[in-house]
Amino acid sequence: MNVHNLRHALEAIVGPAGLVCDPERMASYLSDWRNAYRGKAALVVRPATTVEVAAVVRLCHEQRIAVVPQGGNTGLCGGSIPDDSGTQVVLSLTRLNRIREIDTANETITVEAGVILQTLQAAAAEAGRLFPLSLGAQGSCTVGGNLATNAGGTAVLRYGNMRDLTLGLEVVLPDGQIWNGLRGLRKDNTGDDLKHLFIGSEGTLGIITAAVLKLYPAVCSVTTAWVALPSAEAAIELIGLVRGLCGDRLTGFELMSRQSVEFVLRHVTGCSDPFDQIHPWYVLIELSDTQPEAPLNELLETGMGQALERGWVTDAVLAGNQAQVAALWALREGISEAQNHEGPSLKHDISVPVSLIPAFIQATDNRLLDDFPGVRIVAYGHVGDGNLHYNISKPAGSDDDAFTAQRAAITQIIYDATTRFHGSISAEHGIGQAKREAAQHYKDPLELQLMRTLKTTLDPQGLMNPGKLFQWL
Ligand code: FAD
Ligand code: 2HG
Ligand code: ZN
Repeated sequence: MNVHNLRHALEAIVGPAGLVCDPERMASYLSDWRNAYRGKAALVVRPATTVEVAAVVRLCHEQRIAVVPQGGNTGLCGGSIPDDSGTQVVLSLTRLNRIREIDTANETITVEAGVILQTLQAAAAEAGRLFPLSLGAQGSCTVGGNLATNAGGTAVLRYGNMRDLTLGLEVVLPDGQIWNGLRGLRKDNTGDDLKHLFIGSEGTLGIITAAVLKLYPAVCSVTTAWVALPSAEAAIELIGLVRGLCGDRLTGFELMSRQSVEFVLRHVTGCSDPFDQIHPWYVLIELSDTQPEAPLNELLETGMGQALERGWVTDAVLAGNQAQVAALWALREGISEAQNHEGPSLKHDISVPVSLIPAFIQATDNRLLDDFPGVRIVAYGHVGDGNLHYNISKPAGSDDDAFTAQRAAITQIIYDATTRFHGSISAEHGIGQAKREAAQHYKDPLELQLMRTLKTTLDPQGLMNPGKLFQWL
């Protein structure tokens, strides 16, 4: 089928409002947030209902046309960007944006895949509940993208990642059938739990169109602190101490190197250093409670006192009001954007057991600085989950191309160390096209074979997001 006929056939399903064919309007669907990945597409189709998604996928299946699902296009691994053949169809889910049901007695919310994460959080809050997934891109990313990448973020420590927050899914399979697995059950032992196949599969096994997600009691007290530390080792001691004192009230524990914070102070308007002195490491700690006026400040002050005595903390401030809370989070959430201003950077979203974080940092910093003097190591992340964004910026003032040419060698050092420290080369961002070859190299061969078996069973023609995760067929 040529593009002209494809366009007419799709228009018959989604109407003119559901198609984007004009090159200027298509542009934003064809490159990612950082402009690190660019592709071409035959067109962009924007169905508004599950039935329309199914009809689009069925047509593409019959015509052997590859489909690239896309939500908010905030992914960091190029998973939502088509290849450069110009033959693939981008299927944007953003018009599937209805909140279908809130069941407060069952503590669930049923939403369509195109709902923006922030909209979902607001709907939960309006119902007097919390939907806890929280990440820097929450104003643009969608529930479908969160599910397809099994997104993490800053509250995994307390509530888990997207997989842990999901009870049921509705999925359009690669041949266009609709699987209705929208069950809001916490107990269902009737065989394999199929939703887990699709969560984290990055659109390679089907299109997620809706989900039943868990709700939690609303949070009524929050305390946020910015803490200076002498070392990464101290951060691991500190998290143990705070967890022991506060239990599940510990909802966020984000580690940042001085280099990360310096980039934010340099590039993000309105941010300022809470301390007069420079410190090598910082953590942002958040405690929360469902009771109003819970004694969180007192708990944290006790913890900081003990940590100061033991030399794990060198300074600390507690936010006194909502504006100060926002200012502390801006220092943390601004790192991604700030690093973009420093030229090309190499992202490594890795995880190792929490206990091994300091040793990983020390060994990898030493090796990199020996082999690539001057590179700037921007290490930060969700340290309570063992998840570091171990990102590398080029040496200040150096040539972009010369740095980019060293990409493979730098990344190999980091992924080899991750493997040596029993970790994963993708903690929360997925594989997409960025880590396709690395996954082939570092993942267990039997796991790869099982994944290939699943892929060829569900999508024998290889039409669902080809070239992502792995080069399948
Ligand atoms: P997209 O980017 O559109 O797509 C991502 C992948 O999912 C692609 O493979 C796509 O094909 C597939 N997909 C999208 N929708 C569907 C669907 N309905 N069905 C099947 N497949 C689908 N991620 C974290 O985990 N934690 C963080 O803390 C975090 N912080 C971020 C901060 C910033 C500033 C930015 C830019 C990104 C951050 N991310 C983070 C990455 C990103 O926001 C998440 O991966 C998010 O879940 C992607 O959602 P999206 O809707 O933008 O998906
Ligand atoms: C974060 O935690 C995100 O800020 C983005 O996962 C990480 O940009 C990055 O490397
Ligand atoms: Zn992150």
